[in-house]
Amino acid sequence: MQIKPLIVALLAASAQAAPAAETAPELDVVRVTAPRPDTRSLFATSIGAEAIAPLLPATSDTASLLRDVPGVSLQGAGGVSSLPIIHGLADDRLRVKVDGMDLIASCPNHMNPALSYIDPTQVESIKVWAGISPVSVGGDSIGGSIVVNSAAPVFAKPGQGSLLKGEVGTFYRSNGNAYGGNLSAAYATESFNVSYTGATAKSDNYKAGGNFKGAIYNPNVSPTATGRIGHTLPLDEVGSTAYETRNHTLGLAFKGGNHLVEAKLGYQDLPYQLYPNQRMDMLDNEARRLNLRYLGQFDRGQFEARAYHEKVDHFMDFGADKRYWYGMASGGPTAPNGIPCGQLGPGCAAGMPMYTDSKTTGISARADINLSQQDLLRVGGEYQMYKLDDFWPPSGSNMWPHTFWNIRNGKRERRALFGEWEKKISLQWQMLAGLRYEQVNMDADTVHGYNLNTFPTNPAPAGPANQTRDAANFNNADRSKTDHNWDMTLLAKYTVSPTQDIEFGFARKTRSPNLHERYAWSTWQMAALMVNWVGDGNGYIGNLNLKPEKAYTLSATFDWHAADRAWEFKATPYYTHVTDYIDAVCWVATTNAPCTMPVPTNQFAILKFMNQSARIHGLDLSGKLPLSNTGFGEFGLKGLLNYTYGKNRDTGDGLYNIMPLNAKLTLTHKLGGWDNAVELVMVKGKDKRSEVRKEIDTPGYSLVNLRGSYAWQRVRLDFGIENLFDKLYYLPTGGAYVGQGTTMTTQQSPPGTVPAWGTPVPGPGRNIYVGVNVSF
Ligand SMILES: [Cu+2]
Repeated sequence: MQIKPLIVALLAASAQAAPAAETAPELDVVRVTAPRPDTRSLFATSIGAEAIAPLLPATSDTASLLRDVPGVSLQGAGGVSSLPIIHGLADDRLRVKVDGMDLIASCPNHMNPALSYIDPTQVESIKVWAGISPVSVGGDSIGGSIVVNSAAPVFAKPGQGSLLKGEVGTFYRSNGNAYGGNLSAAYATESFNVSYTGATAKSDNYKAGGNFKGAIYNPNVSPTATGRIGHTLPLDEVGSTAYETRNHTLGLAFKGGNHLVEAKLGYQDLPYQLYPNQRMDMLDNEARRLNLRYLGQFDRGQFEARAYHEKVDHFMDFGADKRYWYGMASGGPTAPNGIPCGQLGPGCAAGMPMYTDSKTTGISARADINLSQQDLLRVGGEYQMYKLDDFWPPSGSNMWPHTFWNIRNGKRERRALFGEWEKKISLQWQMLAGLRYEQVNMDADTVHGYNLNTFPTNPAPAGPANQTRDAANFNNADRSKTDHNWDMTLLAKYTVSPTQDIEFGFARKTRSPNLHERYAWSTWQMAALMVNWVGDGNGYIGNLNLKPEKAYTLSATFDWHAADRAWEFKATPYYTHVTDYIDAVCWVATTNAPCTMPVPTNQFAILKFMNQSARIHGLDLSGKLPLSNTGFGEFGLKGLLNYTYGKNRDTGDGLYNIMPLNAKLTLTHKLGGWDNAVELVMVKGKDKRSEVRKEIDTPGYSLVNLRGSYAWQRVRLDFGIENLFDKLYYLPTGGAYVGQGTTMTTQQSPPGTVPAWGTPVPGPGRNIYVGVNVSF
């Protein structure tokens, strides 16, 4: 589903909570746990299998499993591709690791982010460092870290022979008529394990809680139009929110003594994922992945080495709800729905095919060495080579006659070394100090637009809107870049008393620009509109002169709790100063310079990435409280509140996609196999916004969700109603609605544009869901 700020019972465990792999020992299997040092890390929130299970029937979007983590919000994207935001920093600004791999969203809309490659049902544990993360789990990021792991391999106990275990599940969601299933099976001996996990999910467009497509500029166009003859969408249907996804993993593992060798083959075959806040839709994504791991336990600690390779073939064009034919014969005011031209050529464009091919190869090694009972040293090195081709074959009209190379032979190479020391100084004091150096090398080859003659050696007449000039500028420039990035983290924890802890820390973190931020070269409106991973509907132009972002963060957590944590209350204030923050400025294609005239406020903009200075501060509050424990069961209250404020210090403008003040109150109930919850989600209206990005205000709202579950020995049933009162609300970080109609324009009012500028993407209306899971 689209992001749903609708919440399930509490996920947030305490900073010291062990992952589920350790809290749920199984009698008949020997489990090789995740790397042990993580369990000792400070400042992290763990989400184990127990907390994930009730969420599974309600979502197919793995990022949404983070929705109850203090400080986390979600940037709306496709139904299975939301982008996590931690303390106002999103997407590439966070380090997201899936089974130890640094996967990269390769398409210019970041439609295939790391978390979209693992189905929620395949997730065993999640660890989130919101804010300050140790350098051992950071790197090339300025915000927090999210570490997602699938199930660790299990082995038979000595003398047990072999074992066979697995799980099968299915779900249905009423809004969008979504359904899917998951299957996992593992066969293991004492030293060998072979496993398969697979999951599939399919959804139609979801419906909002009411009609949201308001008046539009052109009275000739119905707000139900899609630009496709015979295809209309009701006023409450959120266009381009449908998806179908399939993820498979085949695992092999060998264990001998204290040594584990693992191989995982991953395959994703995603036929379509449509985007309500992008002008294009994902119409195919195929990813193949090999992940090899060695883990050895030694007297003095452990050693882990990993090698991985991923190949992505990604295809975009206009999905079912977006106009397909463009050009003279199809765009006139009297033919708003588009008359098929019937032939390809200069006068008429058949869609806009876009291909992204990427290859990621990584190796990493780390050692966790117990220097003494009190001292743990982590040292490691990482290498990653990422290669990208981003090209758009000709389709007619202005997109003709050659292939437009958005990024050709792009390379981004990272080499990193880190060292980290964790020490128990006394019963009261623990500290962690880490230093990380990372070198990022980037390059890209010469390009040309749809008109071929753009190389400097062969000057040609200007093609559509400055393609020739822009390509020549790009090809003549020095495109090879090397960044030397230093990160540092200092964390300390002070135990004041058995009921009070204080954690505090300081970090300096660095992120180099991504390939599109540096190398997307065209100022042409249509090309720029294709480069956008924030969902605001604007067009973006890369900047060869970008420097890496440097963030300086101060944060503390005050943690009051019962000695047994029956109740707890946590407060985390934070402050981040980012120099060379990559924001955007208004840009004029004709002069290739910043805007000098005021630009219309009621249409989308063309922006160029620019280093500026930013500041973010905020506060997370979370807590839980037992209420009563009678014959009617155990009642409790859980609460969460997030506040973030972001500002561009150069312009005084707000930062984009900052979640407004929001809170969540959950009444929980447990009795026997029952585990139930009533959630109240409250979000304040959004009025602090990024003016340069024409960010849209969203009104405040509150939602009620009901969740229930019953667990037997091997069967689990989950059900619930989200948005109980079918309220119409808009997602504050869901971006601008461009989910239907003529999506390739910045204007408010060309013929056929549906809907008008200024419509945020609404959240889902009432949704009834049910899911069942059987383990064997
Ligand atoms: Cu894409």
